[in-house]
Amino acid sequence: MIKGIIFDLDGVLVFTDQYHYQAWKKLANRLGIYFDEKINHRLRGVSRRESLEILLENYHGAPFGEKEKAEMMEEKNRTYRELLKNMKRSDIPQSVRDTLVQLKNLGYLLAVGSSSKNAGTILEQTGLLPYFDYISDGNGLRHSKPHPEVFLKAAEGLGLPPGECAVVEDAQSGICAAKAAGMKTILMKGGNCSESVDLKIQRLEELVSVIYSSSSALVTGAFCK
Ligand code: B16
Ligand code: MG
Repeated sequence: MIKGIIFDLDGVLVFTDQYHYQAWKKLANRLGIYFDEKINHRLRGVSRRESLEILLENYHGAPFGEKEKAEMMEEKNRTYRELLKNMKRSDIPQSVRDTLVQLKNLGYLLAVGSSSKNAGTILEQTGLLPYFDYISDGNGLRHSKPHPEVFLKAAEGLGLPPGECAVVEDAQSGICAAKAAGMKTILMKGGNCSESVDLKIQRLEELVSVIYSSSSALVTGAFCK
């Protein structure tokens, strides 16, 4: 029986892909490293640190030290946070807010499970914060997705065993993390994922009807590819 729903943030509730891209691209340009949208796609759901390592795969000079890498991440994050200032409440469709309210009214506990250390800022700026019972984000995590830590922390924050939680994700790393946590998986369209999942949805707004009509699939684990 599913009692809690854990939402990934970027690619599910908000779409800051372009901001991440612009910020990494600016850093890559300064360093003379090739970086394009396809490479950026590989950064979905991946931590800032691992994103930098992926970007540096196309750097063929002398290896950078830890201090330089930390400065690069800080530089990217400064640009990203500047771009985040463009986000506003109206970026979140009313239908998404309505869906979250409906799920709450149906008795589900709601959490966010995001790799991002900027999750709090994004949730506050878009006015989404009050909809959630618990926020598990990239701050203080020892491991990033596909490790289950972020989702296990969310379940604990909701006071639920992992088996009573479903995760809505857009990225393969997140689906793997949810499975490793022993949770049900719901993949949002637009996500790149070759893993089998319990449910697929095109838009977040489908969640209420989908969860209701296929609650047996969530319980019995009738997987779809
Ligand atoms: P930050 P999610 C992830 O968010 C993004 O998908 C990923 O592209 C980003 O690198 C990661 O957060 C870390 O973000 O630099 O803000 O800490 O999809 O897990 O909500
Ligand atoms: Mg995501």
